[in-house]
Amino acid sequence: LGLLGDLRRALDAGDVELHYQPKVGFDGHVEGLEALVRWVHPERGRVSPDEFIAIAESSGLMPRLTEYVLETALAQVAKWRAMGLEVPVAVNVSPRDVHTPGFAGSVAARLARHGVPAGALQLEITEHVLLEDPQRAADTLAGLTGHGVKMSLDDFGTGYSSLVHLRRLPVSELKIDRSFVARLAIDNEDAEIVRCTLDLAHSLGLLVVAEGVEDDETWERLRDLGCDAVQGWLVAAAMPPDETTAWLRLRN
Ligand code: G
Ligand code: G
Ligand code: NA
Ligand code: MN
Repeated sequence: LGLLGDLRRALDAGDVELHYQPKVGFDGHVEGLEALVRWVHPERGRVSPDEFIAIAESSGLMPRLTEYVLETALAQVAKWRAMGLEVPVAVNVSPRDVHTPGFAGSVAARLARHGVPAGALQLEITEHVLLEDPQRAADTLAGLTGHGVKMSLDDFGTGYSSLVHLRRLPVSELKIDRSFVARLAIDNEDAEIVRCTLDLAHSLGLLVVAEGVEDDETWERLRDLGCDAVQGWLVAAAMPPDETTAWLRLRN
């Protein structure tokens, strides 16, 4: 119960960290990095993001958390750019953020303040943004893409995954949820789902990223199915900023 207050204080004190997990093409090209929050509680130790994100969602702290993540990620992107490392970063945003009045404008202002081009930022959203006031969500997302920010549809396959959603959301990337990717190499049904999702996404002109790739066999199957990029422990887990810098330098 004290967790909410502790999280709020940790955000104010700058004690919440971002780790970065690469998205990589089959030729090894680094397509981008996903920022993932990490919080080590002074007494409890590492708290799972699933736990504290749920707390932030239900308490109204989410906009503050997202503001913190955007701010930290953009500062890091600016640092990497100054070092000659021009890699786009993806930030996860919750439906609540998308429904916050002025969200698109505040993201644009933040990009300008950090001197980061909009194309270097991607926002990962889920279909849940369309649950409540879909027209307003669509307007906000259109405002963001109008500024040049790229949108990615996360966790695809776990929600409604309706074709209407795909048409309504101005996304340029779709991420196949790791629950379908994990057993791709051993489960024919999962393989079919992934194949159909790839066909659908490609016919709509979207890039497809498979999440949770842990072994070579899955990597090969995805490559043969025509997937565009992968994310997962086979390539790299989420890494702290300095480790990410070293990882990027080795790749470039
Ligand atoms: O980081 P991990 O791999 O444990 O992520 C657990 C969950 O937390 C995932 O669903 C991920 O999308 C979510 N998550 C991680 N970082 C953020 C963040 O900065 N904002 C939001 N809204 N969700 C995040
Ligand atoms: O909801 P979202 O897709 O943002 O969640 C990403 C989550 O998946 C994070 O918790 C991240 O640490 C985790 N993750 C990333 N790569 C792998 C992987 O290869 N295997 C597993 N099991 N989890 C992964
Ligand atoms: Na994500
Ligand atoms: Mn996901």
